[in-house]
Amino acid sequence: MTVQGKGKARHLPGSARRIEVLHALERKLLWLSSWMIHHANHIRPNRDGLKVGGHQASCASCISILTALYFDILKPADRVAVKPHAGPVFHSINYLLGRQSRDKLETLRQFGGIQPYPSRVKDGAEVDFSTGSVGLGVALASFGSLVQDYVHLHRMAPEGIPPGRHVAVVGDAELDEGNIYEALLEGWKHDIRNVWWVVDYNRQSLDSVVPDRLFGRIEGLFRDMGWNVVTLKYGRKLEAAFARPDGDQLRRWIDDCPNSLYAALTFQGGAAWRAAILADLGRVAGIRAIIDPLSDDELSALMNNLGGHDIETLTEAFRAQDAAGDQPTCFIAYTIKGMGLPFAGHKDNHAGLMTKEQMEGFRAAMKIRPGHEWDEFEGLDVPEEELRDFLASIDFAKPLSPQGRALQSPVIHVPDRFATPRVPAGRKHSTQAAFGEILAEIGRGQGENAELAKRIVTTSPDVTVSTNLGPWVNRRGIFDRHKKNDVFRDAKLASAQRWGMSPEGQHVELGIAEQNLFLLLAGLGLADRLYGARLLPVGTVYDPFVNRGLDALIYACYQDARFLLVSTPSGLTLAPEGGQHQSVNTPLIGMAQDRVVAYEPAHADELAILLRHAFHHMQQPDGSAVWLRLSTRGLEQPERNLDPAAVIAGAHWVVPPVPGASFALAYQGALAPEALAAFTTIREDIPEAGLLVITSPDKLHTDWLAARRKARAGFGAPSWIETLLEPLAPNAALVTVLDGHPAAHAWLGSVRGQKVVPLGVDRFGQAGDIPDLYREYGLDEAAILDACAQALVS
Ligand SMILES: Cc1ncc(C[n+]2csc(CCOP(=O)(O)OP(=O)(O)O)c2C)c(N)n1
Ligand SMILES: [Mg+2]
Repeated sequence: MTVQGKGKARHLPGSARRIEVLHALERKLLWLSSWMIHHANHIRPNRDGLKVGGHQASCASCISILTALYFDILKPADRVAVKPHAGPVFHSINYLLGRQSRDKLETLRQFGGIQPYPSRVKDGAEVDFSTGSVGLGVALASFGSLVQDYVHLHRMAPEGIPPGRHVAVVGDAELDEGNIYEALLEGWKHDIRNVWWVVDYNRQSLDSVVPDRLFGRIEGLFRDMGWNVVTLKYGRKLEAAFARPDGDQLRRWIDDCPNSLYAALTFQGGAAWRAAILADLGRVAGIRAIIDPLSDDELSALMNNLGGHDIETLTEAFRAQDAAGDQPTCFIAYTIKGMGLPFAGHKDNHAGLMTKEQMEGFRAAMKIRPGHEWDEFEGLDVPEEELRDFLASIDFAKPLSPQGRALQSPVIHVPDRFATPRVPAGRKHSTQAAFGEILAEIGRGQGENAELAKRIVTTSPDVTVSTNLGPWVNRRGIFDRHKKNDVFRDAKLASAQRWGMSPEGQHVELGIAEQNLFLLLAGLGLADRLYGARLLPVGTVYDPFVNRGLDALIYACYQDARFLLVSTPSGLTLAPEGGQHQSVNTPLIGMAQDRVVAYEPAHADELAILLRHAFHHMQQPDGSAVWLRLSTRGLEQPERNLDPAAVIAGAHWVVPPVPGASFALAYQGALAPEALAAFTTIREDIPEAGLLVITSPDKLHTDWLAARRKARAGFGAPSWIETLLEPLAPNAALVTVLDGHPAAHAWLGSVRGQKVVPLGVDRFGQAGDIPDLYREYGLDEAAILDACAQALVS
């Protein structure tokens, strides 16, 4: 290969020149990421005096890893979770690839600009997985691979989109997060393939240096889970030094060097390294022969030549693994936090920023002229044209699809209505049972349900049967990459569950760890955009244990994943199960959580409307995930014709108030019988009173806030709750009741300035039966009547 370099023609073998080009790109990424952060902190005007922040040291730590991956290894269909604090490096890579604009680079951490940590929703389609809450992006890379397998095994992938590898670039402190190990276990059960976790092993977290012995343990854990572990400890230069006479002593010395001392020496530089090494090995002739000829800077460069900074070591290891097959692999790449920057190795460098003076020194070293800070190829020894040609030639530069990395998948037809399950006269029915029946009916895949049935994927963390998914699973089977028979069935042992597993199955059975449920829902709920195949995911979990997976639920919503969460049973109403199983705060979570709309139907007809709405809503561009909070309490089912729009809008009158009425009672969910009984009594005294059923305080509240905002701006119609309450007298009193925290309804008084007595649960529950519990927690008919008296009298 003949190339132009440093102004003169040079003759290098192709691979050697490739390494030189990669070195140039590394250098550019180090500059650009440092400069982006510096610019945000020191160049851009600062109006409030707050530190803008950024993580120059975290970026520097993984420059070579990301260079090797993006510019040498990755293919367009690969999907990557980049560790949160390397966001600026990621955006710089896209800038060099022409997928990010210079203007945008100038907006890091600015309103409307690039987010500190890569964000799918806010930063755009180049981000495969959002990161920020450490540990979650790493795990999602694994679940994403499972979802991709699902899509391909069900032959739903669009033509021309091959399966890709899922790669997570991981900060070493992320491995302290428990969800990582939950994901490892679950991944092992599902035999996930084609996943790489590349650990940026700088042995530093935010506050401290990571203990030395920890990683020996962690490595073992990966191997136990069927992962391959590739440790990249030393780079080429150090390996060459170790190969010299007595070099093994230098290796042993470094191996034995505690992480904290290694970090401190790195920060101090060549003279300190020399003093420390010679203090222990100064009498060893071979060591002197290695060390003595080197200047302090050269010695420092040698001692910093760890595997994670050596592009040749990295690319070779990745390529070797690529060729070796699809076994999940953890690369432990030794690095130095802040490598190449003045605070390299210093334990306080996590949020440290280069000073203006340091930045000037760095600029000079990088050969960047003032005014050319953002130029893609400024200061590099490789000619611009060659760099451009190189960048255009790499695998990752090829577009994944004509639309780029954000794929699309058509909307799946949802029938106009789902029939409400029939209950024999005099029998009671619960929303949970109705949910199971409607889903099982869809699972027959007949008529209008045919396509819908194919696209639904269910999943549950070990509560499949107890959340009534059993009949659906019997129809659609359990997903597994390998066909496995149902042993009980083969042995003709009676069981209501037929659990054969196969690649065609449509239920993903998970272990109990709830974070995994939400991470899988995140992956399934992004399948249209990541893998070009729309899935309609349904996850079931006991309502109280939504809290156990909450961080991952928030994470899924943050990425705009679209799914249906069915949490059941809920509240005190699952009575004998006791306080740890009785959810109190979940209605408030539903209200406060963005990009999921939370409903709690009381009766099966409402459930049928909302379930149908969920499959529709989750597919709309301006839709969201949907959450249904259900119950196992059997209720008598009313014969009526509901207006679906009202149920979806969050509330409807069961008994409309007479205009000017002074009182209304509102209930939500499984307390319908108590509310109805109390209402019958109240009506004897106040015949004009109204009875309202609330199906979603979340929806009512969101729309009310939006209408208020519009009203302040001078336009807009009243919200649904304003319209509903409009017939009541301005000073009418409201009593509200739900099996959850009463704050979910307390705000209703603000809608029209009316008095509200909100009933609900604001203390831990306990075991009991429904009469005892409703009495103790003030939810029974007598308590509702007391509240009504209070509302009307005071
Ligand atoms: C769940 C969560 N807890 C805490 C933080 C705050 N935090 C940000 S970075 C960090 C340590 C990161 O260390 P590491 O993963 O090793 O990253 P690196 O050294 O590469 O910067 C912590 C605790 C966070 N982002 N997410
Ligand atoms: Mg670290």
